Amino acid sequence: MPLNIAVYGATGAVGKEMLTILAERLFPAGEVHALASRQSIGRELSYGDRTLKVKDAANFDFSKVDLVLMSAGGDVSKAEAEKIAKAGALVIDNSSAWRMDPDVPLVVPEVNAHELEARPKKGIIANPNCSTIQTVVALKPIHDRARIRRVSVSTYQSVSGAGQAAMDELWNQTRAIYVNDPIEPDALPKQIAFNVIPKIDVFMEDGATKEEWKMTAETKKILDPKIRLFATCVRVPVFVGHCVAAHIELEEELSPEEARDILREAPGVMLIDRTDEDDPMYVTPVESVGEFATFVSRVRTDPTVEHGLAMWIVSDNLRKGAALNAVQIAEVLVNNGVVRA
Ligand code: 11C
Repeated sequence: MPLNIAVYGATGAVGKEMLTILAERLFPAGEVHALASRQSIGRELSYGDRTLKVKDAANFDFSKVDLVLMSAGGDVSKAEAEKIAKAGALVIDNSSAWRMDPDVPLVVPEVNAHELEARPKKGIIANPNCSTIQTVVALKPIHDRARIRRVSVSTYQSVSGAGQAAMDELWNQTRAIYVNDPIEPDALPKQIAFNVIPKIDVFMEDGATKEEWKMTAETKKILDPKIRLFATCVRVPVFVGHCVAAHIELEEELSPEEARDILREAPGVMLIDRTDEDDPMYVTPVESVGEFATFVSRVRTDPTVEHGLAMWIVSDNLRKGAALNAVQIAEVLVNNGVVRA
């Protein structure tokens, strides 16, 4: 029997991608329910060649489903995920609400799929932050070969990471600049059109932002608690696709040639890296849109530290950074027999 699934937060940018990716990857789903808050009831959403009518999440009977893919924000997840899991469904949660809970696995299947061999204690699995996901996909094969001591990352994050309102804000501000209308930042803290903003999420006591803290804490939980990661996270005027410039200090020497050979074979990675000025190849966020892969370009030695390696990592933040990773988790759970209809 196929599995019954609910996508909770189905009208958001990530929720819609979850429905698209479930259909694209022919996930063995029986009934698929699109759930959202009351004001979206009756809205129509695409699921492959079918149309789903949005139902009210508040009145939904979660005992009818085996899996819930949740992307309704941290507050909703905090309030609802445990109740849903107690009703019997396994919850894959895209928010940050449960990521650091020791009883909740935080999973990127290419890195730590072994965490999905049994039903987790709380019935919740957390999907990491988008910038973290693409970073650990690229770091994992390098770490396995030459052990990473420290990484310094600068991110270039698209506005879709902050949701539909931020995408609309980039569009409206760009237009406003051309017609000389006033710019009034709302969804993002400062003007984003023709600008960059070095603040994603709230500031913390040590001067880092929460986004920067998440990258450090989540990388430790997913990949290796010994890795030290320092991040500066920046919002850029791009609609979809996050980029990460990573400067890595390794325990052992690793040449760029060998790093490329490793990355070429690594799960989830697509190496696009040629610095021949006549025919260069590297990836930009626009080219990552709609793709499943985490792209790596510009692999080179960083001579300023011992055993230094630098690389450029690009991925579709709504896909690998959110919806695709959640669906991949669901696929592993099915393959492992952890969820059964
Ligand atoms: C952004 N990375 O680009 C964030 C979005 O912890 O799930 C995802 C926030 C999170 O704004």
